[in-house]
Amino acid sequence: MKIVIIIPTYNERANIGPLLDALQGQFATIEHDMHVLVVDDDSPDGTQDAVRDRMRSMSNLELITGEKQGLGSAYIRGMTHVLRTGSADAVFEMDADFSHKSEDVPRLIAALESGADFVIGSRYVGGGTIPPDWGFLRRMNSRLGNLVARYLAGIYRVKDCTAGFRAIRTSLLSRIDLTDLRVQGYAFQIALLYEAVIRKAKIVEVPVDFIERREGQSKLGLDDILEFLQSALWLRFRSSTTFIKFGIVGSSGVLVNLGAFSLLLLLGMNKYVASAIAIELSIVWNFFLNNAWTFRWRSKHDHFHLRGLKFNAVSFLTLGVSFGTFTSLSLTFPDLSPYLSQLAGIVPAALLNYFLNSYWTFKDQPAGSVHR
Ligand SMILES: Nc1nc2c(ncn2[C@@H]2O[C@H](COP(=O)(O)OP(=O)(O)O)[C@@H](O)[C@H]2O)c(=O)[nH]1
Ligand SMILES: [Mg+2]
Repeated sequence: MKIVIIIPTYNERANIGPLLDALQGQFATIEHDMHVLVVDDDSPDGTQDAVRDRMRSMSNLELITGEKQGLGSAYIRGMTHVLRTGSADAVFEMDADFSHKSEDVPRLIAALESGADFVIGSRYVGGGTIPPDWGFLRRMNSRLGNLVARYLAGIYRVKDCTAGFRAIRTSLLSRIDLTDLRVQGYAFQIALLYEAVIRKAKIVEVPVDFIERREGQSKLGLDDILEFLQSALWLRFRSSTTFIKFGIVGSSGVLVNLGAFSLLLLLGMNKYVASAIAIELSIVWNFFLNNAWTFRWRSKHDHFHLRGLKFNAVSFLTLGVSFGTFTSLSLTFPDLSPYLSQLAGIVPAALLNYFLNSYWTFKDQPAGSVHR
């Protein structure tokens, strides 16, 4: 295979030279045709001089430059360059600051060889680590970013969505319109991963140790964090066919709930009993539609009978939440319209119902991972 390691740099003068040396040493142990492409955003610190210096001895090293637009823009330019100019089989994403170990490159390549399209050097699968001296805030920051990517953007099959150490087959990359990703900064990582997920790429997480950067400072800025959140929201909307379907089913469930409730009240039934029956009816209705329609295309993780058990548990819980809300509102405000109390119970119950059913009952098959 011809493999190009793309390294974006901004003010990495102190790191890039030694990293290129380390990679070159590592390449000696790899039987593939290994190349490096540094994408530097006109770093004022002379990063390019350090790269040009190594280019004299490394014939497999290339440098492209440009204005500083962000990490994502740099990767998009680098990947587009590789796709346009070479016959590479795969590219790597790798940081210049020694956070990613050159020694791990062969293990990511091994995953490509085993058939993966998209390999992630993952900190959050068994055997992967983050620096032990990271304080609470750094840990939380990293964890939160991943939570947002997994549960807001909907990439929950992958444990480390924000990792910047990856190996990607160009056959997958060339199917993605990189210029259409519309991300400039670190949000690129989730935007690209999302494109791979919806193309049903074979994604494999390989455990790695993430090392604290050797020299210089992190370039992650507030702009990146804001763009990341915006991007996650945008992906949520794009992947919202499931959510929209769930919403349609849920709305029909509200009609069933309120319809049954009115009918039972008209029949003179006690309002508490009527509320419970109406809730139960709508839950059963929702389940059948969600199972047959909303989550039909998931390669479901659990066997059918386990899904059934889980659904029952979710039903009891949401019934409890809905009926509990109805009862406490009715008891606290005896004059309140029973319809309002019933409606107030439906809202939290519906949200909880979606969350638990999507991420638990109808859970998608997780991405593959390998052991160390
Ligand atoms: N070309 C380019 N590289 C960048 C930019 N921002 C960050 N990088 C590089 O991306 C890699 C990861 O950045 P870093 O600041 O270490 O991020 P962190 O590890 O999340 O703190 C490093 O090699 C940076 O030099 C940018 O705007 N342009
Ligand atoms: Mg770093």
